[in-house]
Amino acid sequence: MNIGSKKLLNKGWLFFIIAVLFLWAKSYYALQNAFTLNIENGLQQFILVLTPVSSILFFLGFSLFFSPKRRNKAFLVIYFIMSFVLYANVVYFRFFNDFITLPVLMQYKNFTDLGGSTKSLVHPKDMLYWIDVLVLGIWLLRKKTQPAMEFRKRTVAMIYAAALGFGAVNLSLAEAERPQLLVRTFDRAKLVKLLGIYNYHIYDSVMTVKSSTRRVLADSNELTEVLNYVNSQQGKMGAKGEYFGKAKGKNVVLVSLESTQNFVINKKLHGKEVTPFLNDLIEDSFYFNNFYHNTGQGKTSDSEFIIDNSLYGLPRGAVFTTNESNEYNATPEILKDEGYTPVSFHGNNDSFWNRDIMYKTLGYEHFYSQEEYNITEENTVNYGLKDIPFFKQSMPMVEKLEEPYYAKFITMTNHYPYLLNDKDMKMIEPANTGDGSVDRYFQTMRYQDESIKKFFQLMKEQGEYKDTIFVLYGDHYGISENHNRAMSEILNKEIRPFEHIQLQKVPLIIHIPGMEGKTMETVGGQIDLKPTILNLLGIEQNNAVQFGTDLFAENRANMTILRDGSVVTDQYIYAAESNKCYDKETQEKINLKTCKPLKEKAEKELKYSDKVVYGDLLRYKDSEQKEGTNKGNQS
Ligand code: GP9
Ligand code: MN
Repeated sequence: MNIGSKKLLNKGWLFFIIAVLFLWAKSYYALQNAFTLNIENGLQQFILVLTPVSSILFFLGFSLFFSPKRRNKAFLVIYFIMSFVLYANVVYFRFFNDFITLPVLMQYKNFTDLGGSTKSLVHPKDMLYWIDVLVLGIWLLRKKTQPAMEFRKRTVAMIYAAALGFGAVNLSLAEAERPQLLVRTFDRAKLVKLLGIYNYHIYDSVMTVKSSTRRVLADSNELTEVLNYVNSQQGKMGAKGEYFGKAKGKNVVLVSLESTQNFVINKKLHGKEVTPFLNDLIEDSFYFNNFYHNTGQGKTSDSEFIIDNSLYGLPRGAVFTTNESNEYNATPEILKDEGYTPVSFHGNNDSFWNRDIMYKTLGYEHFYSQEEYNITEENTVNYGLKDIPFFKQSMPMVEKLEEPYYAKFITMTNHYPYLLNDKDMKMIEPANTGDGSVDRYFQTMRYQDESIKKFFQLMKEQGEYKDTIFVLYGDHYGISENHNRAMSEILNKEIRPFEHIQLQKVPLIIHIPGMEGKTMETVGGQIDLKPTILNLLGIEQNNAVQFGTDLFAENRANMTILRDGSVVTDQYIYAAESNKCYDKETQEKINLKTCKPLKEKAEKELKYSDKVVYGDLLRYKDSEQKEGTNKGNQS
């Protein structure tokens, strides 16, 4: 064919090369600017430049297998999808400081529900991510300029050989930088840094398929293995604190405090307390000031899962959406057998985080969600019903509950991007770091505090208070690493990995009317709440498959494991992402060797927990239980 006579714009090879360059430049720009990847050396920088090439050639080259008539359109579709994947990650990263995984994507409903949150994550200069799509689109679709991508077979073969070659070089350099990269990966940032965004998604897809086959391949021996581990750990199996049975028969009220980190407790801003009510409440409650969230990508839903099951959430995705039909042995189910009414209250739609399905699995009798509240434009902000009307409107529903009840209240107003729509609700001035989210955080936090105050008042007025124990906890962090600059201003110190881990502390307040309070220094996490609550109620948990320990137990191991593999003890902090070890007393970095056993324990424990969830191992529990009783209980 005589392409010589055609105009330059009609040359397929020119178009192809320019498209590859555009996408390469755009991907590299995003890798360099939109994500925090912590490039540590020249080799890593080189790998980063290289990472997009192989997959771009591979995927764009795919269009060449279409018939000549369809080829240009196919090319455009593939180019658009690749641009979209990149951009979706950019936006996702702005809030979650993380990359999209397939299981998260399948819960796409959450993204559309985000509304206000999503809007503030899209910036005008993001146009940059779409200009190339527009230019190439016009080039491809305008009759006059349409390039003819008619390559010889040999050229196509060369494109694929180049894709393979670049891929192989990328992979071997990545392996050299980080041995066993593909086997040990709870760190998505490392994967993206060393493989690029597209290869990361290929990897993620393979992992998704792999984990969904794990249930089929699992067998009951694996459960025995997990039980042996749990039994061997200090205090894990049935350790009882001095408060065992002290709240027998009482109602249990759980309050999930949205995005509430522990640093707000007793914090003053412009001379005013940010959480005046909670500050008073901790005076006559058990206040745990070394308590951490253990959540991952599943955020609020992870915290709910962890608290009800004393199992960890998953390394990728939200267990609420990936394993909603597993067999569990959750607190609501256990309490139902004890005559309790387990319910949940939340002013958002019932399918968010797949709660409508998962709650049934966990044994909740009823979910009071959006449909059962009177929702107007005035009483909503961001996701839905504001916290004060939420608590107010919940009260008549509480009144109807058969006692004793196990009732969870999930607050929502203090959610990114921390919006309030009523001027009179702004009970404290924003902070002035110049970082809008951080500045507004204190205002929505102050509002949330007011709502809890109201709730306690209403519970007293309705006569529920004295027969109830209250467990208030922060669900997960609110301010991500992306806001370190502003946070260092707020805390008046540099945020190193040490401080970052400390910022994962969330408040835990256990308020038992009539009982004196005290501050509890023990290091724990959400994972410990199930055994703690059940013990307070005097319920035995022999041979239970759970990873937490009663926070009141004397002999408990003083530690918690975070979902990324980090560990906190009373003496040390192991920060997994940066692989650093710190002494808590001096706050200084120390030899990694000291943290090695902690790191290994975390890996092992998380692996066992994942085994239980992926393999749906609790379906074997009944047969194991019989065996367990024969062996004798270990408590
Ligand atoms: C939505 C609320 C917020 O119902 O629980 O979820 P989050 O984004 O914090 O996981
Ligand atoms: Mn939340």
